[in-house]
Amino acid sequence: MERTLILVKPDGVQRGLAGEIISRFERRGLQLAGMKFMQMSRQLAEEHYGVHKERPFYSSLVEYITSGPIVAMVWQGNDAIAAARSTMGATNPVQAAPGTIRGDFGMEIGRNLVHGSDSPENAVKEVNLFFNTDELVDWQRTNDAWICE
Ligand code: D4T
Repeated sequence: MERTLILVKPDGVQRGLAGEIISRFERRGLQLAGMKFMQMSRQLAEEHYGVHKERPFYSSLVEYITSGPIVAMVWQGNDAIAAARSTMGATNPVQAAPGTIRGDFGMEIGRNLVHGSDSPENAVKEVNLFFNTDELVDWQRTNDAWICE
């Protein structure tokens, strides 16, 4: 069982796509473990995107992610990280396949609607950065046997 941090970024919220985006992970079969509507502080954004600090797009990325509220979520399941990322589509929406979130709703890399952890190590780090352990719910999904063999 793997957990991944997913964010509906400010463009997703402002465009009224939060429900649509959440629904795609839900319908895929991922299981929700935590969710909050929040405004990221500059400090949280700089920590979250610290790995990109030296990249030319870093300051616009921090501006963008702090420009409005987001929906932060933890989804879990077998191979949750890969499953979530394939549901999201390629980082640049222009290259994202139709049927993915970015391929269906996005036009530019700087407005790519959604974030998902990219490795097990980063997933643990990111889940802990956004959620306290008491904000994550351990629950039994009654239709699990119809999603997982
Ligand atoms: P996130 O982290 O938002 O889920 O995106 P990815 O995991 O798919 O992609 P990433 O870490 O390589 O990039 C983080 C974030 O930076 C933006 N970005 C990226 C950008 O604005 N210009 C660029 O050239 C790149 C590479 C988009 C996602």
